[in-house]
Amino acid sequence: MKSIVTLFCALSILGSTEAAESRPNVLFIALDDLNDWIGCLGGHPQTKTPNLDRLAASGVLFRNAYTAAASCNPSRTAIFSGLPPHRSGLYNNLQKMREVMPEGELLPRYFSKQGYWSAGSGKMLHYIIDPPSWDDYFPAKAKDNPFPHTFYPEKRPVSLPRAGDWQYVETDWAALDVTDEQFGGDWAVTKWIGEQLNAQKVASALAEDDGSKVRLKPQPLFLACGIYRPHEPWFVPKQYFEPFPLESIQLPPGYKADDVDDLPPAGQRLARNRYFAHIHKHEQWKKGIQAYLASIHYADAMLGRVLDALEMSSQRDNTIVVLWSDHGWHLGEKEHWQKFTGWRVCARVPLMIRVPKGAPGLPEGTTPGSVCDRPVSLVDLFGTLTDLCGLPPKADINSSSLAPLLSNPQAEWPHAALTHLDKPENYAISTERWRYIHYASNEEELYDLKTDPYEWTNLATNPEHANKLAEMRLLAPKNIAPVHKSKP
Ligand SMILES: [Ca+2]
Ligand SMILES: [Ca+2]
Repeated sequence: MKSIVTLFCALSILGSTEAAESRPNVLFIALDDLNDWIGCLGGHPQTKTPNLDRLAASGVLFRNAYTAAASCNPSRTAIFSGLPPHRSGLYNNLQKMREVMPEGELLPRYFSKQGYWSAGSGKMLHYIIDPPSWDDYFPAKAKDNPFPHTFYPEKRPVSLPRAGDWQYVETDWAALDVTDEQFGGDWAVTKWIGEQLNAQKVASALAEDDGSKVRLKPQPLFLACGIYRPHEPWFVPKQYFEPFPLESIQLPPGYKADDVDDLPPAGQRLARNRYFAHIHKHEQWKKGIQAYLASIHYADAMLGRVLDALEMSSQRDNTIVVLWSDHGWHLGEKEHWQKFTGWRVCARVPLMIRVPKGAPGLPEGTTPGSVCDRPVSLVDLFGTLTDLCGLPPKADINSSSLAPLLSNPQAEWPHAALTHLDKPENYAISTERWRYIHYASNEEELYDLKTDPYEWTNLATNPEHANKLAEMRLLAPKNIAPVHKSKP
């Protein structure tokens, strides 16, 4: 009897391994705090992002993609769990993901259970690796620190004086006299990712049987590359500052001096944070813009290393590539610096997806040069990837597959995109043309992107738009979870 059971198990493992072999790899690339200042989204006229632009041109560029939450931890947790904040109760950067969802099965582990080899490097979750979710990680997952060694100037701050405890210690910028390799950080992450794409997985698959599963043949990869820039501090090697001389720097196109005047009080409080006034006072606005452009240029070059490695590897034609940023970023728009807001500059994110021919969920693959303007959410990446790879959909998540839009970017799309701020009842809703912001105080804003792409004119109190306002209110999330409280 025992031998029959053993044989049956061996056959099922073989069966699932063979099915897995025909599945495409997933290269899952995150950039941190990158807004729409990339060439193909046109957010700033001076930005230099040839690699983001070439990736976008090779697949589908989503021009109305929104984050599920306007800061790192809830955004990334939503992506990796398929659960938006109003379902999970994780709304802010201070909450610990594993306290909120101790048993939650994240995207890489789900893929791993379906026969994939899940490996990652750099920042994917919020300053943790979460070792149980991965088969392999760089740096080594046991330490649960996703960052390789990165060069930092000895004396800090370099450019922006400290104003007080409220100021994030990393809000600072400088051109560093180091090479990419000496700088480390994302250079080391992208080097490791390139090596994984070229590794012969057959040998390691046989050698590294850890007893929990038998890896008999090459496995498809779920490979996650977390590029940390343009997250602060905006320190990058000086060569990336060179295309942006300070005297040439243009202010953000979305900045308007009296923009906050028509916001409700809750919006005004959120808009005018202390950073922008502090940066102004020290005449650092253009220097900050210069450093953000340089940090994006650097992140783009690191992306280029990964795309080149994929291009030269045997995996080139069998790999789905997904690139996203966890949320946008203000550089003075609405007198705000940083994130945590519902305006488009913060809620909208770069998202691009390329699917090769033969993917189970999209056999024809994506058409190079496609552009999609439907409002989509990053919380949909989980459902999209299981669908594209032919895996069973994960139960009990809120994640719609974007495959219909990858097949036809003009397809009907019944969904609006929801972006939470840092607590329940504070959220933004995005349709293709309209944006609605709701604060817990019941104050509201309404914008028409068709005539007002920078959201300069709040229409919520304009009687001419009362019907549209009522229509947008109907899209509000229902059964909103409270902030999950950790046990003392
Ligand atoms: Ca972030
Ligand atoms: Ca305004």
